[in-house]
Amino acid sequence: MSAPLLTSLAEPDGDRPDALTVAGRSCSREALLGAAGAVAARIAGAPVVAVRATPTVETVTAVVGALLAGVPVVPVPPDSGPAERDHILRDSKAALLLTGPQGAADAGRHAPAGGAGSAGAPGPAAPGGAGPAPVETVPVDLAERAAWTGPEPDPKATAFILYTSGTTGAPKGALISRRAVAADLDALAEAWAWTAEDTLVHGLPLFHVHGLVLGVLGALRTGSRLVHTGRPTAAAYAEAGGSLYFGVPTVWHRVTQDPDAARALSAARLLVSGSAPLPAPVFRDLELLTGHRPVERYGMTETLITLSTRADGERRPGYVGTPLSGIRTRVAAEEGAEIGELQLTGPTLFDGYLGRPEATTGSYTEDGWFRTGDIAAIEPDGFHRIVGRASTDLIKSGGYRIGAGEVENALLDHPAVREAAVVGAPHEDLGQQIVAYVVADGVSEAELIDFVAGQLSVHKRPRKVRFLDALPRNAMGKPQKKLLPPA
Ligand code: MLC
Ligand code: AMP
Repeated sequence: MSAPLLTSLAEPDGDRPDALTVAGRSCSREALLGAAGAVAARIAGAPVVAVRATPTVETVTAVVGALLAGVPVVPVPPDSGPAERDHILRDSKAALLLTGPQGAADAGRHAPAGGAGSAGAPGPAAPGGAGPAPVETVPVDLAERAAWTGPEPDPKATAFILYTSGTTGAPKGALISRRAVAADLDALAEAWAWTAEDTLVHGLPLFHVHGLVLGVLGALRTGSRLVHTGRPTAAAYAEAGGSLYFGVPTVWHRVTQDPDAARALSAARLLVSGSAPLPAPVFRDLELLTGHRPVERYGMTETLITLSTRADGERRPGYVGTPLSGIRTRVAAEEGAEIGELQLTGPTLFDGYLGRPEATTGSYTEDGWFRTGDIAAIEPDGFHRIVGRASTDLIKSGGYRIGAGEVENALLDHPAVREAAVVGAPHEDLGQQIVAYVVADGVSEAELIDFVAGQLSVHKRPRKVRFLDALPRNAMGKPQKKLLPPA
């Protein structure tokens, strides 16, 4: 039989009552395992299950239950609007949606007709794929208990289908296997000396690699206590009293803006930053205020975390360290150049995009290396530096990856918008902020921001909208984003 993915749940006896805390509610590993066993019993045999990924104990229970039963999990951002949510549910073919305690009300802002809150027949599918996706809502009840006795699923099986943005079109579902998750968490535990003695603290969303795979499964695999703060605020991080902290650079920037909170982190063992470049001034201010030089690590949904500085090694501002155990890297630089596309191989890579063989093939070189789309340099001592992205149409805002094309399409769905071009403009706190340039009549900036926030997820909304008479275009009629006026 294969080894369990969630090692610390295999023998949860004698566990502390606050092994897991999410947004102020705690439970022991034993309670988590019992409630997750009940979820597993309810969904066993399903081809895939969606989880409305609120920052709650229920979400953790739902994910653990699905992993016990070997059912692939599709996390759905809890604030996603109908366009994004229906795409994720339809594309993944998820017929079940696990939700938190509020049942129907918790099924989302746009509960599907006929399906929400009921254990009955799924709602009718609208013709042509339009309208709400048919899905049966299954509430997670923490009071339920069942001992799950099924075998450990095949390590090659899919653990997660994580929806992630490309430069154009709707997000694609990246297939992440159980063995990729295990390999990544073990490599990170080694690099960061992460053990059951740690208390991990973070408040990141539970629908991406950072918050969910590292931030929840990492704790359940290493056996460390987990305190999820609900939201990643400086005050909540300071109060949590952890040894190991995760944050995106925006979170660390906000910590440095709250010196008292920052000083409270001095007692920690390791502060880890990732998901976007950590600005050198934030690195410096963190060191001044906390005494810690943060560990920086680099990753992607498709590859999980692949590069990091180490608990026992040098931490250099602007550098993401060396490859984790099992990962090989190379930079595909033009003759004579030092920078080029970062390419990777290793056991943490995904198994392709669901239902998109061409996109999967296109993400690999002919000799089988994954093309990250990030531009990097490797120093003679092996330290990696991420210089930027090959495409300006992938935006990183607050650590979220957002495709310009997806936001443009959402804007074009507004009846008043005739043309739209979306860019990521440099921003001190968010890294980049989304700026939309539109040609439109009779609509305000606030209306368009709310429209995108309502159709997609709130974090995909433009922070600014500029109205133009026409988009700059080349002779072929293609919009020229480089010629747009400054934000
Ligand atoms: C504002 N809000 C609106 C709104 N304007 N709601 C609806 N419509 C509008 N027009 C409300 C929201 O409801 C929400 O309320 C609040 O504003 C959110 O504010 P925000 O300004 O959007 O959030 P912000 O403070 O900018 O968020 C910063 C952040 C967030 C750091 C907390 O960006 C974040 O959580 N980032 C983490 C991203 C991440 O985990 N990436 C990892 C990807 S994996 P309320 O009440 O809810 O607050 C990866 C791999 C790797 O990259 O390497 O790790
Ligand atoms: P996502 O798919 O949301 O996981 O985003 C992956 C992208 O985040 C990568 O391709 C990088 O562009 C960026 N990224 C992640 N970690 C870092 C980091 N430490 N430094 C710079 N960019 C990063």
